[in-house]
Parts: sequence; C-alpha cells; structure tokens
Amino acid sequence: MGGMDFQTILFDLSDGVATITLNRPASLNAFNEGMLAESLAAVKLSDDDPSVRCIVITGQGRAFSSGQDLVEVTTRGSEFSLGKHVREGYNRLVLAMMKSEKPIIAAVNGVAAGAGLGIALAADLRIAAHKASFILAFSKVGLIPDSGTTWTLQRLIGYGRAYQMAITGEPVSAETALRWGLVNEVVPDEQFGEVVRAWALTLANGPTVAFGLTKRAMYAAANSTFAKALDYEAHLQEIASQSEDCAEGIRAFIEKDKPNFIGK
Ligand code: T3D
Repeated sequence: MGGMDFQTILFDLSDGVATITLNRPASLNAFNEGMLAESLAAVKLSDDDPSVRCIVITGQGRAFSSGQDLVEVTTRGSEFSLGKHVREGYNRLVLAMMKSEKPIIAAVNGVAAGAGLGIALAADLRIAAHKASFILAFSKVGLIPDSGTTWTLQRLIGYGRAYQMAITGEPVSAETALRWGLVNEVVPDEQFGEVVRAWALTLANGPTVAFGLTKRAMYAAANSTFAKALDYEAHLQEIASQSEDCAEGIRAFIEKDKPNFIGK
C-alpha cells in the first residue's frame, strides 16, 4: 500500500501512521479534480487498513493548501454545476475524514486557505508551524465558506470570529489561531516535522478503538441533546470496554506497567 500510484499526493505508511502529502507545490497545493479524488481515496484506504492507526495530512513545499485551484475554475464549461462539484468533491472528503475512526492530524506547514482550511478543520487535531496562516478566502472570490467550514469553524472559535474570518478573508497568524483555539499547538518551523511525527506516533500507539469511538461520540453529541449524548456514550462505552486495549490499560495500571496498546 505504501507504493500507491498517486499523481497529486504523496502517500506514506510507516509505524502505523499514514501520511497524505498534498503535492502540487507550484500552486501552493491547490485542489484540482485529481487531487480531490486522490485525497478522498487515500483517506478511505487509510481508514480501511487496520494497520493504520493515525492519519496525517500535510502539504509539500511552503503551503498546506491554497484551496480550490482557481486556474481550473476558468476551464469549466457552461454545463458545470458548482453545487455538484462541492457535493461530490469537498463534501465527500471532509465527511470521510470525520467518519474515519482513525485520529487525523492536519499538519499545517504553511498557509491554509479556502477549502484547504476546510480540510484542516475536518481533522481532529491541528498542529501548525509558526509560519502557517489561516485564510477563509472564499469571500475574496465572491463565494460563501464551504467544505464544512460554516459548521466546523464556529464550533472551534465561535460565531463572531468565524464570521470575521469569512467576511474579511484576511490571514489569521498561527499565534492568533492558537489563542482562538483554531489549532492545538504551534511549533517553531525548524522543529515542525519532528513534533508532528511525535504526535502521530503517540496517537498510532494509543487505544485506537477508543480514539475512534471518542470521535464518533463527540460528533454525534455536537448534533444531539444532553440526554441523547449520555445514552450514546453508554452504548459506545460498552463497545470500548470489550476492546483488548481496555483490558491492557487496566492491567498496566494495576501492575504499574506501561500499556502496550495494539489498536484492537
Ligand atoms: O469554484 C469552486 O470550486 C468553489 C470552491 C471553492 C473552494 C475554495 O477554496 S475558494 C478559495 C480559493 N482559494 C483562494 O482564493 C486563495 C488563492 N490564493 C491566495 O490568495 C494566495 O496565493 C495565498 C494567500 C494562499 C498565498 O499567497 P502568496 O503571496 O504566499 O503566494 P502567491 O504568489 O499568491 O501564490 C504562489 C503561486 O501559487 C502563484 O503562482 P505563480 O505566480 O507562482 O505561477 C499563484 O497563482 C498560485 N496559486 C495560489 N493559490 C492558488 C494558486 N493557483 C491556483 N489556485 C489557487 N487557489
């Protein structure tokens, strides 16, 4: 699987970590049809592969992603439907990320704009390089925020800041993003790769079943009532308690040992 033949992304699988690198650096990793389809395929195959216990999405070169390829936009014919493109492209990608029961890290190495920001927001954790910036660029091209950003962004930073980012389309620095809760950690540029790898390995060596169920429970709770969330927690806890990693965690605690989680 490590040798999958992609044209617009790089795919690497090692030590339980699948790394998807958006690889169109000349356009700051703008999403064309090909990169959208390949990113979706890579997320799905990582999700389906039991040896994958953490997914990292990052960008090649100086950017994370500049969003929709605006050059490709100019080649569209009169029959083109943007609603269809969004539904069949970005929507499927961000949904696949949220439905994946593997923890996903967006390793935001540089600017994340438009749909590129949407992809970063659909991840579970965002680790940003100091030089990263965040731009909800859609209004600059007369569009509304898509790729789930109307939902994800205000949950992370609140409506006022999300609306501000939407209407100004101005860059938010990594430090401000950290203060606003948009990212989990900001890392000096020269240490970015190693810090991301350390995060990824920590997640890949964790109780993968519980991590996946946690994600499912939290996304369900976001659209639920308190009573329903409690009930769903109880249901998923039953499942988590039957995992081998649950038994291992308890054993390790009792024996004052380090747990060896296997992801089952
Ligand atoms: O129609 C639909 O499909 C709807 C879907 C919408 C989803 C969206 O994502 S809408 C938002 C689209 N994205 C943008 O509006 C951002 C456009 N890019 C920028 O504003 C700037 O490039 C950045 C602020 C991200 C970075 O600025 P800077 O100064 O660091 O770099 P640059 O010089 O602008 O870009 C470097 C190169 O990348 C440049 O090409 P060149 O001159 O070296 O040949 C530039 O044209 C190219 N590039 C950057 N962004 C895109 C792009 N090429 C195609 N599409 C891009 N989005």
